[in-house]
Amino acid sequence: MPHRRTWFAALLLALIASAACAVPATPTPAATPVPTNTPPPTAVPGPTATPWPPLSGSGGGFIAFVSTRAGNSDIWIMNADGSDPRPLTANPAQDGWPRWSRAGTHLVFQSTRDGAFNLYAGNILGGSQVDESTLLRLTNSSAGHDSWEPGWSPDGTLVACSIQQAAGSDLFLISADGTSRQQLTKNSAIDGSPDWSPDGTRIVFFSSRDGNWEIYVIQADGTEAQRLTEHAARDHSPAWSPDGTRIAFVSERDGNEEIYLMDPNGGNLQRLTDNPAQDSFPAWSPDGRRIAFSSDRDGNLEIYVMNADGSEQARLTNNPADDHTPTWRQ
Ligand SMILES: [Ca+2]
Ligand SMILES: [Ca+2]
Ligand SMILES: [Ca+2]
Ligand SMILES: [Ca+2]
Repeated sequence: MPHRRTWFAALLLALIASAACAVPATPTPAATPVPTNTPPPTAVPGPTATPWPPLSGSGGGFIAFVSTRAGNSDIWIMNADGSDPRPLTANPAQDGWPRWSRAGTHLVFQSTRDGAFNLYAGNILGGSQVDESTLLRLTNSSAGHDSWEPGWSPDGTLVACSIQQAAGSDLFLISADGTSRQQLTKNSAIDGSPDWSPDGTRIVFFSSRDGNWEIYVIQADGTEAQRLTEHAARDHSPAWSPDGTRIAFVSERDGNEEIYLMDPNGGNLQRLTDNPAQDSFPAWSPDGRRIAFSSDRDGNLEIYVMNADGSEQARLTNNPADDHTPTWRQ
């Protein structure tokens, strides 16, 4: 299954820095120590300086996602019913992990367009292709210290992310103009895919600090780490519901990747998918009623949507390329 293999390699590049022991087939970035990342030397206007024109769509909002249909990973957008897909980036680099700001006015994503993975805040013009000249680079990472998996704070002033370290990766907060950063976690494990609680007080993420991938929550200042899952299988890709009452995540505890829900204290576990394929990357609709996700149940990775109770699972894309990592805005 070449698409699955290609996607899985891309996923691992995005999710992990040095998990070669857990997944032997994973190409592992060199762990060579390099100078610590520093913010861009000159302050540039923040993304708030350029408001986006309103998009016109067919209702239900818009889903941005990653697709390789143009030959490499780019950010695409479509109406939330799957209509009118079009590319937002067209760059030979690996563009991935798009995330809308809460207000839906800004998009942040990771890209190798300057070498190592760095984070960029993008502007779109009426839903058309990103004007590269308006991209704001938020990090200054070099090879071995790649920046991954950004997530906006609810007020749009900060971006949480995972930055590769000499051993593992740690969580950082980057100011939305890229001029400052704060380290949230510090250990030799992998800490990744941070997502904020809607009230901005907490951050949910996954970590290998206790021996396998589990879901944790910390206060937004990095204190009071609390583990929410405890299972030998991998648990990852948490996404906090818009009303704050549930956390969607991916677990392999039933033999392959499925999407689950739990309360923010780890209780009330509910399985939403039941399919031998990979079901991953849950993304809530802004109204909290639906969850977009990616699955290869129909032969290659496509974007799907379901109600938040797991019912009415429907495919939104139908393309031989890999389509994954959705993010939803109104
Ligand atoms: Ca690209
Ligand atoms: Ca686990
Ligand atoms: Ca599955
Ligand atoms: Ca596809």
